[in-house]
Amino acid sequence: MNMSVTEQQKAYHLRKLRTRCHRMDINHDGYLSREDFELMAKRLVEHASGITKEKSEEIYAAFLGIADYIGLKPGVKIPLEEAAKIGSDRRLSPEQPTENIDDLLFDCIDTNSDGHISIEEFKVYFKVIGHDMSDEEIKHSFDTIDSNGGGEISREEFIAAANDFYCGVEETELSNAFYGKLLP
Ligand SMILES: [Ca+2]
Ligand SMILES: [Ca+2]
Repeated sequence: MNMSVTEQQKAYHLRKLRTRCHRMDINHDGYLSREDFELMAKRLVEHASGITKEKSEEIYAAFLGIADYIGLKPGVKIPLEEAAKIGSDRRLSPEQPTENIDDLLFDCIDTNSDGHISIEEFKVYFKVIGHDMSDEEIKHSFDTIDSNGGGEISREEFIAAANDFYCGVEETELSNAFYGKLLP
């Protein structure tokens, strides 16, 4: 697949991964580190309404699992641009690993575990990763990922959006919504 990817498509793909890395730099130090993922879990759990203790623990474990997957051992710090480049190369590689990171992420955002992401749950998550995003932007992202317009994001819709974001090289509105509006 990557044999036929043009330079322009590569640049677009890198831009998506750059956006993702910036969104995940929760402590705003210009690096991705384990601390960012711990903070993501902490803030998600703090802001989710009526979350169970069991679910909180699941969310911490999932985010630390994602940090491990990216290679963020304690003390490791990767500059955002480098992290974006590594992520882009990995996702465009034919041997890309198949761990179900996006499934894990879905479960973290679905804080009441009913199998759907509601607009309220989505807002909590997006306020964690995009502190500067307006409610309008968040609603736009939600509606774009909610492709059947049912008012909730199903696991299938979420995974489809994740696949478009991580594996697609064409410009799509989904890619411009999955982590919010793409950064330059
Ligand atoms: Ca950071
Ligand atoms: Ca839910």
